[in-house]
Amino acid sequence: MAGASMTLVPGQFELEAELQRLTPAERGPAARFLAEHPPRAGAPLAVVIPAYNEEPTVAGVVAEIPAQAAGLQTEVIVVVDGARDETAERARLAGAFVCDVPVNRGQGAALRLGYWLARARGARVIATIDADGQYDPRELERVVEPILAAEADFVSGSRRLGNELTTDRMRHLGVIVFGALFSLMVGSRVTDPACGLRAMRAELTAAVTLQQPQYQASELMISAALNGFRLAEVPTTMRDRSAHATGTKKEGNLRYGVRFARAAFRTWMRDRRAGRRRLRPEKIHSS
Ligand SMILES: Nc1nc2c(ncn2[C@@H]2O[C@H](COP(=O)(O)OP(=O)(O)O)[C@@H](O)[C@H]2O)c(=O)[nH]1
Ligand SMILES: [Mg+2]
Repeated sequence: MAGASMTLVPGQFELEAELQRLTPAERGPAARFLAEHPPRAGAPLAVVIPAYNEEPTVAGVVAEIPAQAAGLQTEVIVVVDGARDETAERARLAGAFVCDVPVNRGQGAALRLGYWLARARGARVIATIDADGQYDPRELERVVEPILAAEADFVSGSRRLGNELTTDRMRHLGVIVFGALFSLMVGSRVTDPACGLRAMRAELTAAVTLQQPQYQASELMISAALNGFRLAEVPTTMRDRSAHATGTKKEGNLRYGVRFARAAFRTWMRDRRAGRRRLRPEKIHSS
């Protein structure tokens, strides 16, 4: 069998090599996840949810993810890290596949691991949604559709094109200002640079550089655009964080804005000369 192991079958998952891409703290939980949910056996659409101390809301979000979205079968991957409550157990009971990392590393690190797990499972499209109930899982379909139609490689929801049911005026202003800044950076119109409801072709998540532990939204969107992936926005709804939600560790708006901007500028500086490599817009079939 030595000969067989030397030939790399296309699409085969080389577990040991892939695990080396992860941080040491992630390897054990990721290997356990794949022992329970084997590589290359997942649904074509993986919905990745980062969750930190979201015990009151996570099960409701997981339960509302439709079994199919835009004709693709879904599976839900919740990445918990260092939560001090029952987030992981609640998500599991609600039917999600859960990866529970013992140390807290931030939302960006959790999403990066979620993308890795989704690719390991063989997902063709990866979507994300938050665990705090701010987005409507029924709108997942909207972000997935333009990808299946080969119109875009990365689709973000937009509260400004859709409904902004939030009361935070500073955040509202921030979204407008950063939207304008992002539009300049990526060379196309961005109205909502910080939407947690998004979908992308799975290979995009491996092709862009993701280093931000916390402020990942700006890095992902800017890096995707500067690497030649096609962005699109669709109208979605953003609600206020549920009164029951416990997990937010967001600092004040000013600090958040400064850090968000810093992540955006760093990514732009890093990737602005990236090759204009364009993915062939093949259609992703739902069969
Ligand atoms: N695993 C993990 N998830 C996180 C972490 N920080 C935030 N999240 C999750 O990321 C999502 C968005 O976080 P939130 O604080 O609501 O950000 P906001 O909506 O942009 O203000 C929620 O589902 C959080 O539970 C973290 O350190 N680890
Ligand atoms: Mg939130």
